[in-house]
Amino acid sequence: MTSARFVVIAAAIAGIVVAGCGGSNESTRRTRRTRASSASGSATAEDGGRCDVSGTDREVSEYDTSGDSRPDVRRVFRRVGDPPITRLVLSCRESDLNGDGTKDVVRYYNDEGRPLREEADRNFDGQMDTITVYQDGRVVRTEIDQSGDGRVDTKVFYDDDGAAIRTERDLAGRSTAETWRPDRWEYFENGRMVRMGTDVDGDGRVDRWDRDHEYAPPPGESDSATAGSDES
Ligand SMILES: [Ca+2]
Ligand SMILES: [Ca+2]
Ligand SMILES: [Ca+2]
Repeated sequence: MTSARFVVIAAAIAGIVVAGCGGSNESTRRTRRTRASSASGSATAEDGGRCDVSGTDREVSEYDTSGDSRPDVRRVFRRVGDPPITRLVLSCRESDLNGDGTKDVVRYYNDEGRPLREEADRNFDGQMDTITVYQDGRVVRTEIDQSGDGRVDTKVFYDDDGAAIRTERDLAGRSTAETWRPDRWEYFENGRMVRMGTDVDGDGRVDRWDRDHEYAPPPGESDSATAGSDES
């Protein structure tokens, strides 16, 4: 996913949306143009939309990218600034990936139009299962419900280059909505898992380390520095 390009539109040309976001060919087939947000409240309820379309500072734009003349992408813009110099900034984008009429992915943006967070239903069972967290426009973490029980059980952490460096897993299912309680930590280098720590007795501390014996850790590195979670 590329980071979102800013969507900045002068008020004088409000209604003409110039955007480069999301990568799809959504500009090719348009069924509806920007319209007043007040008219779309019911539409979001019908299709499982999560973007907040309420408020007079919002403008909603919907597109059909699949060719069935039904819009499958919705973008919500927020008007910022003081008149006469105002602009529209993309604040939320959601789409129906499998064409069943229900939105499967929603992405939220900050006031600069940079992505903050994305929630996705990757297996189309009606339940969000993958959360992507952005910082300064780049992905720093994904949170995944792999078991499908509606709760996050796996977190993947990324470095500045977008490479996965660590996963945390809650294999025992002890986490709650408020408290993340992983019991397995996996560390990656150059795409390869180099060691794995497991908390066997559930006290939050690693009891067993398994490592890739062909991997030579840098001098001075010790297990104790990484046992436990630094992320809630
Ligand atoms: Ca869908
Ligand atoms: Ca799902
Ligand atoms: Ca332990």
